[in-house]
Amino acid sequence: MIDKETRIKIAIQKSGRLTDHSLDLLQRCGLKYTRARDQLICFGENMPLDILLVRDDDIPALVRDDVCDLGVVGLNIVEEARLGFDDLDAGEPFSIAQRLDYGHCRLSFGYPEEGPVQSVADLQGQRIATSYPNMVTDYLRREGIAAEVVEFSGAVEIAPSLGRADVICDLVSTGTTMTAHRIREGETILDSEAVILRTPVEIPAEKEAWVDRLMQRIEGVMQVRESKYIMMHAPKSALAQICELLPGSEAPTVLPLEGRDDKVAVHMVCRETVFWETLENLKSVGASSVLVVPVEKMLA
Ligand code: PRT
Ligand code: ZN
Repeated sequence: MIDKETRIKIAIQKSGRLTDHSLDLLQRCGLKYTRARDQLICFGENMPLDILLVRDDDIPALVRDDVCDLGVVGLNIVEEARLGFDDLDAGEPFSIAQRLDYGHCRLSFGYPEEGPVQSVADLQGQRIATSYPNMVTDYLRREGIAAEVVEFSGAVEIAPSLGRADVICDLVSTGTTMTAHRIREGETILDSEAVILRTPVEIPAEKEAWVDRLMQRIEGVMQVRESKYIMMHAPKSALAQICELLPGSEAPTVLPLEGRDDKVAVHMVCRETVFWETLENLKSVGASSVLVVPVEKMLA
């Protein structure tokens, strides 16, 4: 039995595209866990946090009903569920505590290449196959389009060739699936990524302190993912240009160089990917001995 007063319960996808990333994120936050024999729960060993492994579609309701304090799930599932809850007046079912920058995809219309529909302007009176009926219906209502929504639980891309629909609305990441079915990607109605949902209910103080701590660690993990620590020698006169060249960096640490009045050592944390082009540009404004090293942990 899990102690609900003091232990955080977080729901993540049991097996699918988000599972490895989500477990990895929690591990990077310092969590060590053991998996229960039924494989449905992971017990945190060094933090008061337990992981519930479930189907992603179940996560919004688990958080709304406060069975779990937190949940990690795609925004596509969140928005579809939100529109499906019939007690919308009862207040927000959960809040989105953080976007996680993985599981990126988009919900887009797809038009068969040889079909008559080539944009939303042609959708009137058409049949649209989708696994996201609530979002598609909501979009059509907002756009004032009368079309039929045909619900498919999977393999939406074959609906047109089966004669079950004229167009589709489905998740796309690389676009390969639609292309392979001779379907052209059209307008996007949602840009999605994994997010953390948080219960609408007040969390007991002791547990809340751990939730805050976890959220801060998650932020730290996300910041260091692309972050680099950069060191270089540079002409004093080029400092402003160097700061401009390094995206997302804070004020640099500038240190004197023994025996040099014109040059300094510059150290800075850069929060975005540092490309070779950036290094070449740094060199062209006079930087030398440039070192780029990964950042392991960061606490803002
Ligand atoms: O069993 P369970 O219900 O938990 O899993 P699931 O099968 O419903 O979900 P899963 O594991 O396939 O996806 C989990 C989440 O990953 C989704 O809810 C999205 O938030 C996110 N995600 C990211 C994707 C994709 N990319 C994606 N490409 N989910 C699905 N796809 C599918 C899409 O439906 C289509 O069939 O991949 C195909 C398109 O991919 P491309 O690369 O060919 O465009
Ligand atoms: Zn699912």
